[in-house]
Amino acid sequence: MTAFELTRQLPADHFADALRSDVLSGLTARPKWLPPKWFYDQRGSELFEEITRLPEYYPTRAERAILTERAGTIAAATSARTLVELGSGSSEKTRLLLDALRSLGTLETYVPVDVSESALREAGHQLAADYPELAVHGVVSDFTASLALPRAVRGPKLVAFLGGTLGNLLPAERAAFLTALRSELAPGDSLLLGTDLVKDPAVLVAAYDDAAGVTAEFNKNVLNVLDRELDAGFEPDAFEHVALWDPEQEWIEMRLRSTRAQQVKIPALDLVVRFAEGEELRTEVSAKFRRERVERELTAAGFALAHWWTDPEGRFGLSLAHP
Ligand code: AVJ
Repeated sequence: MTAFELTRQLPADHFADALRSDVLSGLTARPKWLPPKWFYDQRGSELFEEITRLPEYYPTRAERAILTERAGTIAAATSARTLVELGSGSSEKTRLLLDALRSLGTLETYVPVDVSESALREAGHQLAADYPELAVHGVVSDFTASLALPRAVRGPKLVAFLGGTLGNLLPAERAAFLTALRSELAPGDSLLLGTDLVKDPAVLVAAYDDAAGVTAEFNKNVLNVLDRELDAGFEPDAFEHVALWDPEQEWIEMRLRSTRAQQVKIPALDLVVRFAEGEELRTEVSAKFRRERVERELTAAGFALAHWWTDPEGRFGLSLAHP
């Protein structure tokens, strides 16, 4: 029987407190913003899974193509006893790594870490059924805020941070995050990092503004989260989805544009937020990388890049690095 364990790393009220503080600072700032981690309630996690299957959203398929090709090499290069995955979501692509590490015979424990408890539970139970010899230890945590990995984790460990989620962090946040991650690793450990790459802006914008409108719904879902968790009075239909490419920063931004002048009450914060007609609220930055930037940022955080792989079309990059 597989052991499936779930740990909440933070006090039960942490998420409530963090949401209140993010909403208070983001919605009283100019321009207004919200951090993307609040997209991922149960509905948001489902919508993201739907996004990964859209014809326009290539990153998941491109990264899976690399993993399919390289999982054996990654397993052999890391000999991991523990696989830690940050932002594991559905753990769908992880199976390629789990299979390769299982064939190698080194893997004992899988530690998926995610903000979404519902996604962790679902994935954890599936993996429990499919990998009977593996100990699965899920951790509900906001790894952008604090990164302490479970102490019991045995090395060598492989930390996987896939999907391009690093791009959700701003450059200074990325530097702090990678440095904190480096300090959790010992000689012999490894980091597997997925990064979406700079490409034709039309391709990028389409990936974040799909024809079926799933990304628009995903974006607006953050307002449903605020309505439910903070008793806010957002009407998601009074906002429209915006995706744009910033060529200077080399990132995609998602925004919600107020279609009219409106006031939104957030009683839990004793706050009334005013939007002008056309005013935009930034909900996500998704940075796109070039190899040089990935290597520079890894090096600055104390990692050495050992391998750099892309899919055949050069859309997505996968790095294997060591402390
Ligand atoms: C899960 C953060 C990698 O930035 O591409 C998908 C989230 N946002 N469509 C990304 C997302 C809009 C996704 N990551």
